[in-house]
Amino acid sequence: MKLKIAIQKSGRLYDESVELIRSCGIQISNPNGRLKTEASNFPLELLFLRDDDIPQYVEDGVADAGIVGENVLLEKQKSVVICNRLGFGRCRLSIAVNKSAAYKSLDDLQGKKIATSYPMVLTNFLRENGIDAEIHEISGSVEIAPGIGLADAICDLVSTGSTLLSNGLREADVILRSEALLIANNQLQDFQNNLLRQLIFRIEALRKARNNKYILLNAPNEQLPRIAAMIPGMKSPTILPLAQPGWSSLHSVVDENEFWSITENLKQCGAQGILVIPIEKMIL
Ligand code: PRT
Ligand code: ZN
Repeated sequence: MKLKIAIQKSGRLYDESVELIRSCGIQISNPNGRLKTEASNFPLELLFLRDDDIPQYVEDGVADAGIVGENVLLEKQKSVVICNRLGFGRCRLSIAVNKSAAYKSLDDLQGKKIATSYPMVLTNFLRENGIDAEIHEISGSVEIAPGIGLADAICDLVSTGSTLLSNGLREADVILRSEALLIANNQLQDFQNNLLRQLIFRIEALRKARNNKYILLNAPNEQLPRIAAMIPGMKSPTILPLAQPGWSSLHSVVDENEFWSITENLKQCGAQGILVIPIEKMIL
């Protein structure tokens, strides 16, 4: 009675997939080239596979769940449930052309030859945009195709853009923004669903923690209502009296993205000694 999760056996998603499982409090030993490993404190088995095979294995139920890039999932077109977006393995699937090419818009791809390892995603994208181009499928080193006269453009994954740059190419249009996903088989049994829910609960607690910070500050008592309204936190802030009369310490939780704009307002209300501390896990 274990939940079987497929992750990439080596490559760009491996480290963060293992780290995610571990940060959920699940202990797994170092796999060292093995095909699978079991957790010691949670009914979970990890299967190590090529990322391209993960959607199929999850659809078939060989694995109950898996961690895979959205780009791979869309290319493989398997019927699975997307449980969570995991926030790592971020990249773009983009059209790139020679840096000197006179490319202005997608229409410039009309009748052109495009090399890619993502023929399904590209075919759908071109169809949706009414572009009639020839797709040349290649499995690796797509970025060299224009240079050797194999294609007029490519459609490939980009993260920093340095691979394109060093091959004399430029990113012309983004067709997909991708990140790692937790996917699951769509006919899990109750015990598997139950274990998966426990895992998702932990992943979400980590994500909320990452997006929020614990904030402490000192403020004059007469400003406390205004400050409390600015940083209401999870239910309401904690207010503790300082040894110095007329002052209090206020503790709350603040959204990472709003932190800088709120800080300006807090200072205007007389807040001092503002401390911001990372949160490890957050359960509402
Ligand atoms: O052996 P296996 O089949 O499992 O691995 P793989 O070689 O197919 O995949 P891998 O490990 O390279 O990538 C796994 C997943 O990581 C991809 O499916 C994406 O979801 C994600 N990812 C994120 C990336 C990149 N960033 C990325 N930059 N995958 C590939 N690249 C490559 C890209 O193809 C290009 O060659 O990196 C190069 C571009 O990088 P920049 O930084 O120069 O732009
Ligand atoms: Zn692959």
